[in-house]
Amino acid sequence: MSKNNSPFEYFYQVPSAQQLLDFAFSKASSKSASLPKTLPNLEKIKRKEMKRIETSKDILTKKVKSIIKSVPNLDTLPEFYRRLSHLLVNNDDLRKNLGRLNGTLPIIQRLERDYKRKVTYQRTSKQCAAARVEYFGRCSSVIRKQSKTLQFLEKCRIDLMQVPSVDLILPSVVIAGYPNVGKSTLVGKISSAQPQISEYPFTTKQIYLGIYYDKFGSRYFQVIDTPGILDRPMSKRNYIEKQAILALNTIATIIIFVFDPTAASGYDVISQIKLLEEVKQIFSEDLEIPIKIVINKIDFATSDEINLLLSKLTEMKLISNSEDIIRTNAKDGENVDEILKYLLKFFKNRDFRR
Ligand SMILES: Nc1nc2c(ncn2[C@@H]2O[C@H](COP(=O)(O)OP(=O)(O)OP(=O)(O)O)[C@@H](O)[C@H]2O)c(=O)[nH]1
Ligand SMILES: [Mg+2]
Repeated sequence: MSKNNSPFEYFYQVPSAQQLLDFAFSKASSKSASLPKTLPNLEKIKRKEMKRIETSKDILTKKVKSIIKSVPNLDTLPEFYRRLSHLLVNNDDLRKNLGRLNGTLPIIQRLERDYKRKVTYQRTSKQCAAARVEYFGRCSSVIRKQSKTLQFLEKCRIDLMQVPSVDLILPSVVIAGYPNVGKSTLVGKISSAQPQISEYPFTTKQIYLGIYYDKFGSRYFQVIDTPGILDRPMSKRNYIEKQAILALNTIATIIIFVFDPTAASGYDVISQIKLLEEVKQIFSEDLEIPIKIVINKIDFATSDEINLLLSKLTEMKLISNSEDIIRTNAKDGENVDEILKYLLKFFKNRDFRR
């Protein structure tokens, strides 16, 4: 697996019980044993039927094992993916269903042994064929009992395809701030190329992922925009959104919190400051993930608006020095290089690799 792919990309399509059986039995019926010409007729037939039984067992067990193997191992998955997967499909249900499917393997194997033995006792070719048909019937019923499990796994696969591919090796800059303050514009300006867009589980919006390449063309850090996730007070969030935030917790190296000091975004500065306090609580209190504050839309904001915001931030002890705040006009890219300079210095000064 490449480090840039979601582990769930390799969770292959899960067949229905019927597809699984059709596949195994049609292959088994076309298989014939290579037999010495001198063998008595009945013995030839017995061997042929035993070969069919064995082949169908081989195919069924191989298929079942490959389904189980294609599901990423939840216990070794990075926490970010484990949390998102739990949100989407409930990891305990996934484990239980995998266990149930795995339980068919010894049954199919036991049936193979029993019915191969049964074939050896038969006296006519008709009886041999009947024993093999009976074996197919018993296997069918074992597999059919897994119909719901197979459907569940296929649904999991479809749901898990939504999980965004983030690079867990690269440091992650997570952008937070109220809607309309200029987060996406900033992500676009910080990234070296057009940000990728993918679905973020359970939000109607998407996650924007930008990559910054260093001068040698290597991926240096990623910028993650979080519409619908870090743009509202916690009290307005449902369980799922709170969990999605917890997933972000596991990958964020640094947060950039964007303010719009004007009334243009539609949110007053007090609400924006409250959100900053919450983001600080979630990301910085225990985890000590630093937050860098950016005041955006300086082309448009009056100095009174900017000063009001700065004095409120100081008053609430959220900043100690207003010089630390980067002021940008993301629309025209003005001062965005200040953010870049800050980030490059920040990453250079610490071992950010997780
Ligand atoms: N004048 C001015 N407009 C800006 C600036 N940055 C962003 N905008 C504009 O503000 C609007 C919102 O910008 P977005 O980047 O979409 O804001 P956002 O925070 O991503 O919004 P959501 O995705 O809804 O949360 C757009 O029309 C931008 O062109 C800026 O620095 N100055
Ligand atoms: Mg946006």
